[in-house]
Amino acid sequence: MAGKPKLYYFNGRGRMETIRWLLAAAGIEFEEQFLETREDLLKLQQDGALLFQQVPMVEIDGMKMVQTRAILNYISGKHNLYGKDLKERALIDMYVEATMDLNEMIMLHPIQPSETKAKHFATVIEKATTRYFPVYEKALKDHGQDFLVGNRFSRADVQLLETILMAEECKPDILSKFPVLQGFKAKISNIPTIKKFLQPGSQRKPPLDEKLVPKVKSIFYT
Ligand code: GSH
Repeated sequence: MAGKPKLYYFNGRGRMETIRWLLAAAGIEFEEQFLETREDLLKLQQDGALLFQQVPMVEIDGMKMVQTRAILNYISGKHNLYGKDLKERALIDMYVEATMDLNEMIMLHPIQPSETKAKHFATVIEKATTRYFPVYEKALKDHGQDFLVGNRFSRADVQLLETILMAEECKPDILSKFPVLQGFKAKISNIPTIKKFLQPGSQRKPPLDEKLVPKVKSIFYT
């Protein structure tokens, strides 16, 4: 039997967090090797472990996988979180790409320059509530099912929940005008693997503390 996947990244959310979410949702245990310094990154690069000299990198099934989306696609396909056919997969892809767009905007907030930070924050809230959340609210309302695509649990549900929780960290009442999403959040949060991941002590990471920003920059930017 293959060993546990091993994740190489810094000890924070960044691009790795959605990978952690998907593995956890699929009920897969994983190990983590945290990069603490730039030397840790250089060592992986010198060892030839990083195809494009970048992390996230995940050792899984005998591969050293890089590129966040490739890793997410692999885990989703392997664990039946990617729809039953190409059309469901296309819909899932559209939904998750949009969650990733919003997710990235939120993730980049702590590193915005102070002059543009407030404007950036307002844009995040505006895009979440006028561009993204209305689409998921309507989809769930129209088909009346518990899950976004194909009436079964998929990565779209996992990634939407992750993004909803991130948006709520920015603005706790952000779902106030989205009753169907409130119900969706409650149901998906209650799936046993996800419930476990949401409990304290799991491998879920907290939001990036601004005090950690210089450390992250020192690892990735010369
Ligand atoms: N498209 C890549 C992905 O999605 O995995 C981008 C990866 C990326 O930008 N990784 C950053 C990195 O390794 C850390 S979050 N930077 C070091 C470098 O580019 O040399």
